[in-house]
Amino acid sequence: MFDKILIANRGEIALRVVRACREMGIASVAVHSTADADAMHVRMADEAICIGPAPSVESYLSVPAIISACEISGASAIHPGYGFLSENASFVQIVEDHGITFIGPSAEHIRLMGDKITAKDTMKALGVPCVPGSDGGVPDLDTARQVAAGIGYPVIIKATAGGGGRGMKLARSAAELENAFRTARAEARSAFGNDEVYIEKYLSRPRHIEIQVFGDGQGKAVHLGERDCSLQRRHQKVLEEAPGPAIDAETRARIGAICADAVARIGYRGAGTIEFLYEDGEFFFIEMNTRLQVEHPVTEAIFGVDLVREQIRVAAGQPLSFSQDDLQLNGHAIEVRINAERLPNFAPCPGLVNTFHAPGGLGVRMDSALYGGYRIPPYYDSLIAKLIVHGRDRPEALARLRRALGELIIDGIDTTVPLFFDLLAEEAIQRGDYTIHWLENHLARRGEG
Ligand code: MV4
Repeated sequence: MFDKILIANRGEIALRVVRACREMGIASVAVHSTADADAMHVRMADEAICIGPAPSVESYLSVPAIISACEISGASAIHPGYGFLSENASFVQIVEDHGITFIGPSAEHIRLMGDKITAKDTMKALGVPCVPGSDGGVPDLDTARQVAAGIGYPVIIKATAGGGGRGMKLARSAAELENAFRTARAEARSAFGNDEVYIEKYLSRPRHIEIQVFGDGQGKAVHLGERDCSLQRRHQKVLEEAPGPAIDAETRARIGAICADAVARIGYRGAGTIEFLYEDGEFFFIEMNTRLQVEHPVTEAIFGVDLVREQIRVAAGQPLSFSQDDLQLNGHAIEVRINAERLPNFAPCPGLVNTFHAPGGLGVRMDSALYGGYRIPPYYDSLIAKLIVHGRDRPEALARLRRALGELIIDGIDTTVPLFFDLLAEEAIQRGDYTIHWLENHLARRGEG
């Protein structure tokens, strides 16, 4: 096992990794920018190293700075958290070339899933159900017309190098295809330096269901059920829950087994998320994320496992601490993402937090690096806290969420907390009856967003 782990991240996720390290008796090294000298992750880690100025490209994204910090501190492994360098295959290759362990999948698996066509081809070959569409890249407009006519309109054009909603264009009919195709290619070229695109049948009212998988890198893998992450605004998740309100035990076991088998067969190591669109009882693979996700705590809550601990174990060559049969789903969990943003437009709202009081009590978890007197810097993501509640069933979790939100005090800045009180009052939310379009439609009805 590692003696010391460097955490190449900041905020609540850096703190989350510090906590797992401490419980495992592993020393932690925080890295930080000059803007984060007073950050909680710096205070809570065993050691801290300043790696550069405030802009992320010169600090949290600086590969030489992070490798140097590793060598200076004597850390033998790096946990990347999410975002920043967590899915950067070149970074992982450099880390490994320096004899440091990357706590995550191999550079090869990250690269494989980063190319969305290769990812889809691989999953299809492994028996994972995919959205009907082009066989690989679509090189020109004539091919695009043939493919679209074959699968039927509407179709969606996606960038091979895209993902997470970046570089997608909808064509509702043949008349819209030429413009959508040209725009998708041009945007892909300027955003990713790669204009390869592919085409899929457009699903009009799906849910976003993602399956949590975990591989030991030795050919064994398990699944930890699904999360429903349909409530999004501009491709940013707002509320996530597990289990999915639309998924029953039999469906979960079936798609979960397909996903676990797929990652086992490629020898995947660590945590992964297989994303699907789910419509009319059918799953359609769209992408795989090769990192720990922001919303991992809802899965931890219902299965009672520590996913960061497991990441560290398998990175050190140890087996998973549980088998598929050990994993029994218990109750219901919901996470809300609290951002330093001003409603109704979600404008970033950094600044001084005068008072911070986290809610507590049965079934309440608050993952946050906030403290009273902390000044939120303007340079980074606006996520400042995740409130996760767990109940015996969904109604209990909803009631607990409302109660916990009532206890929370964040004074001095605007946050997205009022949105959650608003959502809890909605019948569609209470019934769990929503698709990927529900939230944006709701905000439009209310004249927000
Ligand atoms: C789609 C789709 C409909 N049909 N693909 C957006 C994020 C990226 N991961 C995939 N996305 C979508 N792909 C087909 N074939 C609709 C979306 C989509 C979406 C997906 C998940 C959650 C929110 C979304 C919001 C708009 C569009």
